Amino acid sequence: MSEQDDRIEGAARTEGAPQDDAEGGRCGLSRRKFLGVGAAAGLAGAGSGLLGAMLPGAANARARGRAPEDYVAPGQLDEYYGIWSGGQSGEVRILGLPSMRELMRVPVFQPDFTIGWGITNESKRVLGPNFPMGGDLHHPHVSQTDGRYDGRYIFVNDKANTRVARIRCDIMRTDRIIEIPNAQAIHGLRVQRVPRTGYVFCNAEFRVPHPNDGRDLDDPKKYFTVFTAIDGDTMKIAWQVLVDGNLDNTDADYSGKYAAATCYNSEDAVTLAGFMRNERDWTVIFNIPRIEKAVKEGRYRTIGESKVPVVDGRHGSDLTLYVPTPKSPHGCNATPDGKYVIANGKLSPTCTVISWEKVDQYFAGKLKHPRDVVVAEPELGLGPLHTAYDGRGNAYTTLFIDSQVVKWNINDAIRAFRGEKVNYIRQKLDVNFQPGHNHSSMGETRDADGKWLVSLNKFSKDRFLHVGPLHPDNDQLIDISGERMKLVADAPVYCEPHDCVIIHRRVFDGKVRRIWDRKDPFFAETVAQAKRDGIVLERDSKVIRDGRKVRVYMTSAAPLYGLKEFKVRKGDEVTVTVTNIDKIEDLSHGFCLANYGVNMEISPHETSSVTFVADKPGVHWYYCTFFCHALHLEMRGRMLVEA
Ligand code: RUQ
Ligand code: CUA
Repeated sequence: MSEQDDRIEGAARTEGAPQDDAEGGRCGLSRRKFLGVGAAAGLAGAGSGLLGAMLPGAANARARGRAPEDYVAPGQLDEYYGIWSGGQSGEVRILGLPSMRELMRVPVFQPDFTIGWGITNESKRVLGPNFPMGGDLHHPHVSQTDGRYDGRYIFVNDKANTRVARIRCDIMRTDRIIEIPNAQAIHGLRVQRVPRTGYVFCNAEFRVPHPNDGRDLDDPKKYFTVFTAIDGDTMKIAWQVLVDGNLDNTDADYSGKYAAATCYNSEDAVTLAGFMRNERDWTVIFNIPRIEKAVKEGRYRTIGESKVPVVDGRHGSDLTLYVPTPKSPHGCNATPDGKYVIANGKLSPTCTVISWEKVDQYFAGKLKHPRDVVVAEPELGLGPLHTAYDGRGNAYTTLFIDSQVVKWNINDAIRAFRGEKVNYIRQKLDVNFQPGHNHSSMGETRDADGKWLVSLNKFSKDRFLHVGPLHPDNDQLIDISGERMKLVADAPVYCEPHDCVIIHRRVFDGKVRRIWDRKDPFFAETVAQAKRDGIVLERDSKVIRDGRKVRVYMTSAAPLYGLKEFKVRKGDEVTVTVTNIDKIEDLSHGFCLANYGVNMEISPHETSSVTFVADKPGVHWYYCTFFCHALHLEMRGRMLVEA
């Protein structure tokens, strides 16, 4: 890669704006200090063609060669797991890094025919009855103990249907989904780091009237939203905090005392122009011990039918601190040294660095003004959205409008804020294009190792073969191990991964199961029913009639099901339970019932079941959908539905 590459004329750079470059040493950003409403409206309309006209430099990047750093030879394992949000698909994807190869998909909020998610009884118990068809999943975060990944769970949000889900890392399968009351659109989600997770913090983004029963549209006093703490072990909601404005992203500190959330609607507005009126919105800091104390002492209310304690954290409360922050701040990222949390300015070219120590002092009454907790506010470029860290004191901020990642030094930014003449910008690297989140390897823990950075770019434009009007996103892998960032690879991805985490494989080594434990709680209820029917699942293949209910039990072992055929009557409610008794790793079977819309996967030692009404008479073949054996195509049997 040539040095020239990262100085390619920026994709959507504001014309005539000075280009601050580490070597150039220019930091004269005053003209761009704050975006007025007009310019910000341009940002809001970015998807509608404006950006297309602003991307003349795109073609230059094509000449970029592929460096070998991401090469993982055949048969070799990646060093890192990437846990990727699947965005609108409602799923989580697991990648290997640095290869950026997709290893697995974990269905969460959406039906999935491959494994029968939303079809099997086991998955329906997780999804609940009448589950919505999908979700909008933005933020996957892994549980921590003392500021380090402990590899137990992945927690994720669903903005579309106001839910939070948990994925068990030992089987990489969703095991709990809960709805958040008194809220609409769960967006930001992070975990408590210390002492452990502990709480899962999540932000409700949209303010809605309470009660939201169709009475009010335009009474702003009835609109509010809440910050929620979920107990990550029980998946019960511990408490909620009523806030001013709305909430965007969140993060927790490294002491267990605080959580923070950005707010982009201090105006309490309901329209675009209204959302952008104020030059400063705020970052809200939540004082966790004080909130817990208030809940314990009964200083809370409940709302509507929900029993969840809701404490009042609006302006004037001693449970919260509202730090004025320019302008519609978005990303919220705590530094791995445990000292700061950084709010990303979005409509301001700045990031706001808040010191946890100063927050301590503020709550102790030693600081007067909420802005006194701010220790730096570096000017970085246009559209700062999210910041990642290398564990060596540097921050990497995505610039949505400038289509760049800017590397800057936190200590130097603090010195500059005190008036010293220092250049805190280390480098700007063009990315392709319009980055949202970025994430560094282990970067949201004490173990931040500063090896890799991924920039999750919303637009790929002409970087890939055209595949129709919908373009893939472009997730770019950047080597940050040296002084200068180096772009290593482009990875097209199905839209739209919002966020990801990059986790060293040692976190999961020995913890991820290769075959199921027969005692796994995931199918325990199915096992209990079999027991009541006198069935030993690992041995018996048998049909039990119970009135109009028919329970069909069979084993599967390549290339045979335990039952070659079974009979039911039209209108029967049929439950087919299949237990895979193959002991060999990776030997999954499927059970697909022709013309019944039924398919499910059964991994080694797993039991899966499906219930349907036999409403179509005749012979229906069931067959295996996973190529398990040379006689896989022959692995089938017949269901006769008698008229
Ligand atoms: S947000 S592009 Cu849904 Cu995480 Cu920032
Ligand atoms: Cu069993 Cu294919």
